[in-house]
Amino acid sequence: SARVVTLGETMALLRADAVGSLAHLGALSIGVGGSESNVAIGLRRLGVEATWVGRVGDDSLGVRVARELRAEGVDARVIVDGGARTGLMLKERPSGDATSVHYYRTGSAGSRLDADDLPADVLDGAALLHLTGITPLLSASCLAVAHAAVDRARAAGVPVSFDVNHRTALGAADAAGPVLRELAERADVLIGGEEELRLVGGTGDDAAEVAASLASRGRSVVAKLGERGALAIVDGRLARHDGFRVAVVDTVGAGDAFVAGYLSAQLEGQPVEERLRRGNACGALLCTVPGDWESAPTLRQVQRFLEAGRDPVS
Ligand code: KDG
Repeated sequence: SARVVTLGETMALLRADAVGSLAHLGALSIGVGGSESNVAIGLRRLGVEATWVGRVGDDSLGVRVARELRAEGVDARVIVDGGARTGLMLKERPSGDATSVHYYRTGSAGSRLDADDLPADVLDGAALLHLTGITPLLSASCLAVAHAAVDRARAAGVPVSFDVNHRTALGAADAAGPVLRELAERADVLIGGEEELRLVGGTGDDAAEVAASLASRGRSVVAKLGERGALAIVDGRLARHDGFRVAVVDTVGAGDAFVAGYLSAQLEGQPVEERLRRGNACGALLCTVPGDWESAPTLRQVQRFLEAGRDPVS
């Protein structure tokens, strides 16, 4: 089957399961999370091969990152960096319907990824290179890796998808915008929320116009609209699919699940409407369970969800 290559930072994730402030809570659960590895796991669940490249520290949390990814069937090319620790992310639930995220990742092992870390053969025979806007904001070397990976993909004839995924904690819009825009301009499949697509140069009155302003003959643009679903401009044609109504527990990771759903359907050669429908189903299912990737569905689970006659939100 098709193989997708991705790279980035995967952190240990410490999550408060109870509602309340970390000033008072007594317990945290532990897991791992990273946008690109979330997508890699999502793709594996949907039957697509996935290779992930990243650095972890020479510590127990780094072992955990590698174990989790391998347990999910991801071909994890993990570089152990003895000079820095594995990064951390804390997830707090200040109220029943809100999640806030805090990073402890400055100078982390993951942020020390280097262009030399890309295995020479990694893109050979790959169907797609997937990058996000998180990696280029981590460090100068990570920005260089992102561009080096695109260079290699271009040379190998491998298309590139780029999810803007702007994390303001890593760079405010004025500083991050130009950096993300440069990568967005190199993507064959550009993905983002409406505001993110504006950040990389899109213009217009609504998401469809903004997406259309960035699309070209060779570049499709996908706008993630959260609970409203998604739309895409592919070969100059606009397609939309409404989101599905579910009981939301935690939205973090829903965008990554959407991307895995959309890309897996694209790699199968499915029409654009089906890519959006599958992406929306994956995003909706991801929101029903805490954790950034744990409830990413298999193809059978997607089918069952769709057969259950879920009403799109409209
Ligand atoms: O998309 C979800 C990610 O944001 C999360 O899993 C952690 O990669 C992450 C990040 O940098 O925020």
